[in-house]
This record gives sequence, C-alpha cells and structure tokens, in this order.
Amino acid sequence: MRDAQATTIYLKDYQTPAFLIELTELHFELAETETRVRSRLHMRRNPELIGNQHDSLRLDGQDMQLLRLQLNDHILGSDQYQLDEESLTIRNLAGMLGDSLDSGFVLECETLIKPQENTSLEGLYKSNTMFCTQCEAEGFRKITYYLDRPDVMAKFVTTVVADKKRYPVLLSNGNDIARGDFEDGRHWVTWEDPFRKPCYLFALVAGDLKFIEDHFSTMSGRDITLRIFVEEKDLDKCDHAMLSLKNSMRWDEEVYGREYDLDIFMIVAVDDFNMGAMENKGLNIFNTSCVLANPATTTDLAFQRVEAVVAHEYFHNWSGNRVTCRDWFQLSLKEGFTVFRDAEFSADMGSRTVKRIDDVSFLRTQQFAEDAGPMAHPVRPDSYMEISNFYTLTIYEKGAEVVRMIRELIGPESFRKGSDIYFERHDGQAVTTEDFVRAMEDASGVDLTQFRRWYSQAGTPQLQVTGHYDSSTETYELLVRQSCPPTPDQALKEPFHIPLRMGLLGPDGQALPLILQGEIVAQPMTERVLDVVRPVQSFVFTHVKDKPVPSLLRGFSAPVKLAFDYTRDELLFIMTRDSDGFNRWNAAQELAVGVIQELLALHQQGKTLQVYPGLVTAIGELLAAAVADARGAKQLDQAMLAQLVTLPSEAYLGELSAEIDVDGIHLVREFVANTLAVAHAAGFAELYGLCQTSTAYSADADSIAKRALKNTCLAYMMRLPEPEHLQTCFEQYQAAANMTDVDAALKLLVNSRYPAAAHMRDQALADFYQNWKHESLVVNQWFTVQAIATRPGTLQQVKALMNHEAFDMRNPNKVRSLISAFCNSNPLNFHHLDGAGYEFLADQVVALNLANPQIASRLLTPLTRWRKYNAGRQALMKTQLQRIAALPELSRDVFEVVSKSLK
Ligand code: B3K
Ligand code: ZN
Repeated sequence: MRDAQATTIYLKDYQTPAFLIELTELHFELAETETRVRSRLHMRRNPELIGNQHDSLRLDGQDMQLLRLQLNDHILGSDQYQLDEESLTIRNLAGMLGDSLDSGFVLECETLIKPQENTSLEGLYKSNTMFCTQCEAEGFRKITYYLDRPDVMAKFVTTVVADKKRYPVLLSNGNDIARGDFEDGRHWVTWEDPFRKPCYLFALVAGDLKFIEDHFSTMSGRDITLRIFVEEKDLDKCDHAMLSLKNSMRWDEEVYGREYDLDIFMIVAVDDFNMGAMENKGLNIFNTSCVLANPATTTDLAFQRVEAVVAHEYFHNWSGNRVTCRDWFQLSLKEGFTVFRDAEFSADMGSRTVKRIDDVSFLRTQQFAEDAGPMAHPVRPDSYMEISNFYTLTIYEKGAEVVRMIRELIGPESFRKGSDIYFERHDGQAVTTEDFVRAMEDASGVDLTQFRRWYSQAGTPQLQVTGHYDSSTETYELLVRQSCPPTPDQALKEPFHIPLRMGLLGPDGQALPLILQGEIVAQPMTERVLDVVRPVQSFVFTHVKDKPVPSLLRGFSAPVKLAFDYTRDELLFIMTRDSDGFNRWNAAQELAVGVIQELLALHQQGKTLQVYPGLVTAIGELLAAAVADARGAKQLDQAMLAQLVTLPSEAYLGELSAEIDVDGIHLVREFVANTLAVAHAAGFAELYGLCQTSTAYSADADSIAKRALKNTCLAYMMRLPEPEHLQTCFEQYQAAANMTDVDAALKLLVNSRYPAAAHMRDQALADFYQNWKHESLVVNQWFTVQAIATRPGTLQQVKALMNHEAFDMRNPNKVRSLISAFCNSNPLNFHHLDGAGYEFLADQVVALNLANPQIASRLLTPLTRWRKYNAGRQALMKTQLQRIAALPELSRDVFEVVSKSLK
C-alpha cells in the first residue's frame, strides 16, 4: 500500500486512450448483502491514435469480486487475464480478436460488490435505506471494471433490478425506456442516456422515494419534466430547490443561450454524501443540506446555498457534461467556469455587490491560505497523487476568478461569443483549459498568451501600487509592481497578465476622466481596466486637475493582494464616495484591518488600547443613515449595510498576519467590536427595532438583507451588559417563526459573556434539540452552534457530543457540523496552547482514514497550516501530523496531504 500511496500522476504523461467504449450496457441486481453487476462494453481500438497497435487492455477496478469475463463469445479462463488490487489486464487481444479489435468487440464482465459495506461513499453505496452512487472522480471503478477516465465517452443503457417493496423507485441517467415485474417480488427499469458521457457522470438510485414534479418549457418550446426525489417526510422542503432549478434553466438560456437536452431532469436528495452535490447526467444527486429548505428549518444562508448549488449542478449540463474534461488536470475547466456561472446567477437573483463581497471574503481568507500553504497548486495542476484531494478552493474559486478575469480582459460581448464558440466547437468532446482559452481568443482577437500563466503558476500575486501627483503637469502616475511568492515546486514566477479595473476620484468624489499619456480620445472613460503585464509598470494619466484618490481593483477584478498606502482619511473617503460598492466595502475593511493591526501591536507590547475615533464615527454615520433610511426612503441596500458594519473576521486577520497571534487577534477584535457596541448602543437598538417585520417569511433578497442587518444589530447589542438585551435576544429565540432569526439568537445566547445568559443558554439548547431532533439538518446546526462557542471547555463539550444519540461518524454532514466546525471556525479553542485541539483532530483523522479517506483528508486542512503559527504551536501541530504519518496503513488521500505538509 505504501508504494501505491507514493505514486504521482503527471499531466505530462497524458496519453490518448488506446481503446474506446461506444456503448456501455449495465445490469444491476441489487440485494441486501451484495449486488451483482453485469456489464457489456462495446469497444474498439481507438482509430484516432495513428498506427494504433495496442493489444493489451487494462481496465480500472477496485474492491470487487470478478465472477465472469467474456470476450465476444469466449469466456476467458483465469490464465487469460491478470488481476491486481486496482486493475484487470487482458493481453494479446489481437491474437484472440483479430479484425474485430478494430471493427468492434464486446467485453462482458460480471462482478459482485458490497454497497452495504462501502463507507467511503464513493462508487455504489447505501445511504439509510436507499442505494445511490457517487462516481466522480474515480468511483465508477468500484462498480465494475472500466476505462475510468473522462476522455472515454460512451452511451449508457442501464437496467436496475431490485425488490419492489423496498425500492419502488429505480433511477439512472437519461430516459426511462422499459420496465417490468418479476414473479419473485422484484421489478426492473431500463434507462437509456443518448448522450455520450464519461463514467464519472453515471448515476443509479434505488429507494422508497417520493417526488414533487414541475415542468419547464424551453426556449425552443420543448417540455421538460422536473422531479425532485426525497424521503416522504421531506416533501415539504422541495419548493425552493424547484424554483431555483427553473430560474437556473431560464437564466442559462437567457445569459448563455444554453438549452436543456433530455426530456427529464431529476434531483435526488441523500443524507450521506461527501460533498454538496453531483451533476450526473439528467440525475443530479444532492446532499440533503443542499436541496431541502423551508422557513422553519432553514437559515437564509442555507436557502442561498440551495439556490447556488442547484444552479451550479444544472449549469454543469453544458459546462462539464456536454463539454467535459480530457483528464483530471483539467478539472477547473468545468469547475472554475461553473462556479463563475453560478456566482453570476446568484448575483442576478440577489444583491450583486453583496454576492461579490461574500465570494471575495471567502477567497481571500480560505483560498489565499491554501495558495500560501503546502498544498498550493496551479489552477491546472501538473501532478497529483489522489485526485480527490484536488477538489480545492484553487480549482473552484480561483478557477472562477480566472474565468472572470478573461471576461474583464475581453469584455462581456466577446466573452459570450467565446462561450458560444467553446460550446459549439467542443460539444460532445473531452477538452482542456487550453481549448477554453483559445475559444476566448478566437472570439475577441485578444492575445491571452501571457494570461495562460494563471493556469500554470500557483500562488497569490501581490501588487504594490504607489501614486504620484504632479500639479505642474496635471498628471497622476500609478506605479504598479507585481510579484508572486514561491510555492512548492515553483520557486520563480513569471509576471502575470492582471486586469486592474480602476477609477480616479476627484475632491468631491466625482469620477475623473481617465486619459492615459499619449491617448487622444473624444469621450474618455471614467472607469477602465489596465493591463498589468510587466514586473514594474507605470500608468500616467493626464488632464488631472487635482490630486485624486485612486479606486483600485474595483469589483476585485483579479485574485491578488493589492497594497496601496492609503491614509485613513482616504479610506473613509472611498468608503463613502466610491461608485463601486465592492470598493466601498473593501475600504471599510481595510480601515478596520489597519486599526486592529495597530491595536494588536500595542497589545503585544502590553500597552493600553484605544480605538481610532474615525472608525467609530464612520460606523456611527452609517448607522444614522441606515436608521433614517429605514424610517423613510428604504432605498439603501441593507445587506450591504450589514457587511459594512461588520468587522473583518478573525480568520481573515489571521491570513493577513505573518504569524497568527490567535489570542491577540480575538482579544483585539472583541475590544473594537465592544467599543463600537457601547458607542452606538442607541443606534443599533433603534435599527434592530426598525428591521422587525410582521410579514410572512420570504427568501427574497430584500427580506434576507433585512434579517441580516437586524441580526448584525442584535449581535452588537448582545455585547452590552444591560439585561434587557439578553431578554430581547431570548425573546427573538422563542418567538421567531424562521430559522434564520432562531439560529442567530441561539448563537448569541450561547456565546454571551454575561453570567445571566448561562441558564438561558442551557434552556435554549435543550429546548432547541427537543424541538428539532427529528430534523437531521437542524440538529447539525445545533451541533455547530455548540462547536463554535468561544468559551473555555468547548472541546470537552464537542467530545461529549460525539457520543450524543444524534451524532454519527459515518455521516459527513455530522462530521462537518461538529468536528470541522470546531477545528475551522473556533480558532480560540482549537489552537489552545495545550495542543488538545490538535490531538483531537488527529484522532478523528485516524478514525476516518480508512473508512472515509476523502473526509479524513479534508479534515486535515487546519493542521496543514502549521507554518503560520508560533514555534510552540508549530511543534504541537507537527507532532500530530507525524503521528498520522506513522500509521501502519494510510489511505492515498491522507498520505498525500500529510506527506506534503511535512515536507
Ligand atoms: N463535480 C462534483 C464534485 C465531485 C467531487 C468528487 N470528489 C460536484 C460539483 O462540483 O459540482
Ligand atoms: Zn461543480
């Protein structure tokens, strides 16, 4: 096993498949202890491979028992093939098949698998009483022997046989073409998918499921049946997903001209799922957490996540399924593009600025950390040991930023033209990121040669920008220096092509005309995208009458760290005057970051702290404006306001530090927040009152914004000692009819510093569980609320909860809601200097290492960041990594992360 772990796969070794599969016929007999799978693969030698002389066929396969192997009419004896733990090889095919090697032959294979014992949740497995599959990236090889690679695309015809009482619903990809009953109580259904696809998009579901149905009429007038399958008890939680699906289908037609192709689109919700959802052709399988939603059980955040994930998986039908990846190094081709598409969809459905703020906060906190750590890799990696480890923030989120940058550089019209070319040119093909970029170049005529480095170089570029105003020449020079720190295996970086969207603000905040030296323009722009391509580059603007304040990287036009030496007054100016909402927020963050960092330095020197009054005043002004607006015009974006008055997170402050002072950051951030709460007690309370509504819950953008602002105010109020605020919070907990308000109040009660809160906290937690113990997803929230509590003793509580009747280590949602929440969202307790948090995490990795390698490996992430902490913590974290590394048997997933982290 050690040898297998150490194998690295390289992009440079890619070879065109020597064999093709035209048609895959599958026959499943599902039963209570084992499942019998019969496959008939209609194959031939790949004629596109010039001079193809291959006569040895190697199929991938794992964890199954081979019962029979047949080539055309001949059953093969055990001396005619070789089996090992990961493959089946048949040699000398030319001798056995003669001409049919090229004209076409059938390989028939019968295997036994045990879905009931499959705890990895990859391949065919059981979730509660139902059978389901997860094949991406390499799970199909646990179902039958196959060419398990995305560039082998076949039509699939699948027959599923199972007991009719236990499994009345039998699903697979495509259209249901035949069905029947057997006399022994079993029934069968045959599904045919006319679109060629790689096996990672295969799906099968069998269970006692109910569904809601709706219809969608496509742009060409075809009627599509839409079904969402769930357990009966969850039928009341499907409407939001259905609405999101219809909105996504319409949006993809309007914005990308993409129409759905099959006659039916199905979503199935399952409890046990390693990630959010999976875009299997015509049969998406979803984690229940990403599909079920109703006001009583689901927070606004979860409503938005359902909308985004439904859209994401639906959009994959084109960006991923119709046009798929040639190999797994190209993963971001489908994931980056699809995240970009779902982000734009969500922006269109809600507040565009706030969606961007949320995404950028996430990127800057999490992806930047990944890019600076031992697992850093390019958007198109050069190598991997275990592909499951590469479903990363870099592939998804940075990949989406790369697509966004292309749109910045070529403009929206060319971008749409480029996407049309891409989809039309490559429909039915398995392609590369290079094909995508070329389509964009062909559409726009823009040379993206240098831009391609975003695909091949890891690390977060840094832009050091300075501004110089010369009143005698009325010129303003921006001097931009770019650099990128080294990452594993990439010491030196070539300069990137960076789109820098910007504007210049005049003394009254007006947008100044942007005329670059040497340009003659009749109608100068007031916002433009600068092409930053050189290590040092100067941009000189002419006709600048007064010293401007530059507004840089508007909308976060590139995933870089930008430094400009703004004064606090300039940040306050941008915060209130910039036309770009994102930059207004960003200036507020930068101001707060500067204030907190300064206080942190003072705190570390043992000095007394005092918050910069300009920040306190600015928040006060925002509050006053919000109160006036709530009383009258109601024109302000309340979601944006909630963001503006929220301090940067501890995680982001940590990411910005060379060495993370966990306790210092927490203490200082609390100090600043408490100061704001005291200074503006009346304003927060008044705004809280003004945000109350008596209307029924709705998940529309305005209502979500109002609740966000209200609960932000409540959070500040709860920092004050007066018991009335505690009472207000407890009342909200008890009276609220929606989970957003209940959850917000519960979190605040649990985290309250005041002794009077203790009994309310215990009461609320007990009451919450009693109310919701029948709703697994709500119980997950209950776990999380307790896992992220900042008070001492939380680790003990988390350990105790692992023995709670509702906890189940085999269920990834439970692991995430309790263990991951503690390790990732509770820095103060996780990083306690006694090292107990680290040991706890390592214990859980050890427990899951072989049972569910994907979850085990993902859990490890916080330990991989050990270099960011002080020497004491580093030693403790490394000790745990070494302990895991020394296990006698490591899954490939865990091995890769541990060994790279210790390198
Ligand atoms: N494509 C899947 C992810 C599969 C992860 C496999 N370990 C979901 C998505 O990104 O849409
Ligand atoms: Zn995806």
